[in-house]
Amino acid sequence: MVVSVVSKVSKVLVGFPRGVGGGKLICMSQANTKLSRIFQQMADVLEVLGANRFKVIAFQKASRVLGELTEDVAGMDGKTLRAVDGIGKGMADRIEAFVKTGELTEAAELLAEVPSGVIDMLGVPGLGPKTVSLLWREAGLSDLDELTKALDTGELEVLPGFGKKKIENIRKNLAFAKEAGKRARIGKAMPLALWFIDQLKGLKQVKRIDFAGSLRRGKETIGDVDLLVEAKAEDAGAIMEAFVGLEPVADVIAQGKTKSSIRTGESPGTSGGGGIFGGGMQVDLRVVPAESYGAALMYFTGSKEHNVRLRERAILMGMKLNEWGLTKQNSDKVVAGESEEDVFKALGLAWVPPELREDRGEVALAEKDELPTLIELSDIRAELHTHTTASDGMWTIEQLATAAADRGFHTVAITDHSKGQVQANGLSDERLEKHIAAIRRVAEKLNGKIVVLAGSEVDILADGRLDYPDSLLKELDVVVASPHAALSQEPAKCTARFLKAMENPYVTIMGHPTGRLIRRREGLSPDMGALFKVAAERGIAMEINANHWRLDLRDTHARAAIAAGVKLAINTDAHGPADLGQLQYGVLTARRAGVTKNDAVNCMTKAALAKWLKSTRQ
Ligand code: DGT
Ligand code: CA
Ligand code: CA
Ligand code: ZN
Repeated sequence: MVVSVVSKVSKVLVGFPRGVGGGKLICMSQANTKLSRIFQQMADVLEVLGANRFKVIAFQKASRVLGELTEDVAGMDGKTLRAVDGIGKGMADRIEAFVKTGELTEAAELLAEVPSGVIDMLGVPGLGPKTVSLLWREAGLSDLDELTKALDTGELEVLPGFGKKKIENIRKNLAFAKEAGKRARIGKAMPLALWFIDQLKGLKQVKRIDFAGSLRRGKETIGDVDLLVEAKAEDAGAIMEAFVGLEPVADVIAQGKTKSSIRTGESPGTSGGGGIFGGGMQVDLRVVPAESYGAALMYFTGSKEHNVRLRERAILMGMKLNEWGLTKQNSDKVVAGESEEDVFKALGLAWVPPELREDRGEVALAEKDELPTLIELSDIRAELHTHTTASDGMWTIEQLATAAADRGFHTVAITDHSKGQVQANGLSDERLEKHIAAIRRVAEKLNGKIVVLAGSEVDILADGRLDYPDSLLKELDVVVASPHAALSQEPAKCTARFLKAMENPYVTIMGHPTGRLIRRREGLSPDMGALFKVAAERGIAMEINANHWRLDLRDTHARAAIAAGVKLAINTDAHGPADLGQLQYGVLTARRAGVTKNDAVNCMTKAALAKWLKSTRQ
């Protein structure tokens, strides 16, 4: 059986290297992911119950560690478990109990103390555990619907700290969370889709299998996952049976002859941070015969708008196009259908990469054979935004640099947080001096293997000043200037803030420029055109932060940036070994923007990158 993977990027994704730094797209162990989720839920509940802070942190930490752990806890004994950084005796005992019995009574009991609707409230931006606890225990609200109603009755104004402004903020955030909650982040949907593909591709009836829909187009959020299988018509039933019988399937929405839809319960393969609004994901599976596979893949990849454009074109050419194939209008004679390439060719078009299929001019370009050669994951050779244990990362300078070298990178920059980021253990001026020296030592040691640069992710303060003096910034090879606070500033104010920051002669990259968190926080809306103009003049790169919570710049911004002649920096912002794997999402976002390898500084040769870094700091 062949797994056909049409998009070049997806090919890289499926064959993604394992090992350190490569991360795992699919966590091999169900126990790891389940426990990671349970511990996170326990931490949430403990917070609402007002438990001891350290206890909460212990659960949060264990959750994160399990989410990143590459070994299966099911195969580890108590001693090995306790040796894992971030897992103490108590957690090791809990893990062992769970592995042995498949459940954790303590978790069930704890979760029963708080209604699940109360936990949902924690997913609303701005509602911390203290507020949620008040809403539940003082105001007697037990879910989001009750909260929505209470916001309008005025009954909350009697609660301590609940002024008009706070209530208005909650109302706004609640509306945002509800809207955002309907779609999943790509970082959740992708591992899930690959997990299903992995399960199904082994069936003898399955000839080819691919994901289609918005996931194949690389969108930042995914409504549902669309899977397409090539099989003989008589085999479709058996495939449907296997599909709806898979372990994470919680509900079967529809089961038909050639199409089924399910909703997942637990999300296999997603590591931690599943999100309170994450809920179940819908997965649609369709089975088509070989002669229609290409046409069906095109149809179900979409977008709808792109499909409409192609159908119109087919009609003008005396043909008709649907999911079964491209046929002559009068005779039903099949012109093409087996592969996407065949269908595009018969329409007089070059094959269009899925990420561009949004009806943004790609059909006209395909007609002239002028589509851009999109950037690929393997074009990226440098990582310029990372964190170590010096601030809030989970690995040392050397571990990080070695992982980057193993990935085939020629350069990595260490950019820990600046002093304003107290909760992220940001570095004081003195600590940064020492950290630079430590980075230089590792650079020396790894000389010949990888270039290790000293950098900082320096906060852009609310007024546009940077969080370190120029005398210190001067010492650094890379300065990523990012907003972390004052993230609800008015657009005009934040445009001025960024423009001021960009006047600083040492800034090399503007990091995650809006500060948004997908489905969590809207972030800033500066005048991007104004920023791009200055960035192009100054030679400052604008970041596409590849973390699937951020994807910031987003696709539309990145498209405008390259049109304005701005260089992009596609960075993972890695805090630990699993994070370098996030790069795929940054690359998909870049591809949606029409980015080529010439647009991203991370694709430069070692020498060219060094030269660019020097040139940004006159
Ligand atoms: P999503 O799931 O909301 O993230 O977005 P998509 O694009 O995956 O949309 P979905 O799952 O509803 O449908 C998958 C593809 O199937 C879609 O991109 C285009 C195609 N499709 C679905 N319904 C229609 C339709 O009514 N007309 C046309 N032309 N195409 C459709
Ligand atoms: Ca879909
Ligand atoms: Ca669908
Ligand atoms: Zn960062």
